[in-house]
Amino acid sequence: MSQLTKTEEFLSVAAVARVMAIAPATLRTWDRRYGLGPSAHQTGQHRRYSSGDLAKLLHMRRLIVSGVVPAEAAEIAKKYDGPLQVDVVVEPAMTRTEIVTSLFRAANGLDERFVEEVLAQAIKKEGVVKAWHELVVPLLVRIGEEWERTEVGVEVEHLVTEIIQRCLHRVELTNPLNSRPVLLAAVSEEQHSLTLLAVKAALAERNIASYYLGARTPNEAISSMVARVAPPAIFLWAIMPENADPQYFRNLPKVRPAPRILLGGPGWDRSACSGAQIVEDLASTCEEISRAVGL
Ligand code: B12
Repeated sequence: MSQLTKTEEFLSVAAVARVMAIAPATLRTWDRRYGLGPSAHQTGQHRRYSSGDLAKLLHMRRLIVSGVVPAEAAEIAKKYDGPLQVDVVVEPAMTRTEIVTSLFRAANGLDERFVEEVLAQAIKKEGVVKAWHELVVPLLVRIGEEWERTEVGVEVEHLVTEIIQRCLHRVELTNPLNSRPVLLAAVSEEQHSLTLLAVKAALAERNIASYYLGARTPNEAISSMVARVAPPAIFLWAIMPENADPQYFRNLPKVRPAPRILLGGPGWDRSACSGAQIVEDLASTCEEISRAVGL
């Protein structure tokens, strides 16, 4: 817990609430209802939380986001006397929906470590495609719906984006099979780039090399890359319809052999995109790219 230093060992309710990104009222409830309160006394002042108390509270919150009911979580947390950085707990019996709910709650509580560990473990154990479709997409959709409903929480969207990017960047390409990398870009003013990174990571798992140009790639940059590397496949992503101009792929320089052009994202008008292939999910995008690469 980087915010907590030795000199801040005894913390007020407000300070603990800030460190944990939860409401002071919740802390008071946990104290009153479950006996998980501050243990340290300072003469003439309010009671203060010690670092041991904070470790118990963090453990309590992790158990709750993992699906343990609060009363039970409190009983376990009260006995916790380990370090401040407690292990992330995902109960083996949890369904995917429950894990997504845990991730969503943890993200809203700014529990970066929980979200990152759960996603990193899922990518490592199950691979990018499964982790993306079963955990990342439902989490992003929920975050997007919450933002649309309340118009608050854009900080959560940014934080989760960074976490997902870190997890996907860690997937290494060890033994590339293609000499000409595939090209991946988000067109025009498109800021949504996570899907592209998912494609890059999923291709890396298959030992397929790609150039990831990221968000808001200008048309000239894509054209220039096509002329320079003659990629076997080009994947262009657009969520926002105003960014999905078919000129982006129609005016690309002609190279031999002709690249396979794939378009992904809800932005593309399916009826106006003849000459390119629309792809609807990560698994089929990887299949199409593998085929274009000749694997
Ligand atoms: C993260 C995020 C951001 C981040 C992006 C960070 C980054 N580097 O990517 C930031 C904060 C920058 C951002 C900004 C904005 N965002 Co935003 N954002 C999102 C969020 C939560 C996830 C985006 C994403 O990666 N989606 C990808 C997957 C998860 O979602 P999907 O496309 O719906 O998935 C479907 C298919 O595409 C397919 N699919 C899933 N995975 C894959 C993989 C491949 C390879 C393929 C081919 C298909 C596929 O299956 C899904 C089911 O059909 C979405 C919510 C959402 N539902 O998408 C909002 C969302 C896309 N954003 C939205 C908006 C409005 C904005 C802003 C305009 C907000 C603003 N006022 O500033 C800006 C600017 C956008 C711009 N100019 O490009 C709206 C778009 C509504 C619309 N269509 O008009 C959404 C839908 C939120 C909402 N519910 O209102 N955003």
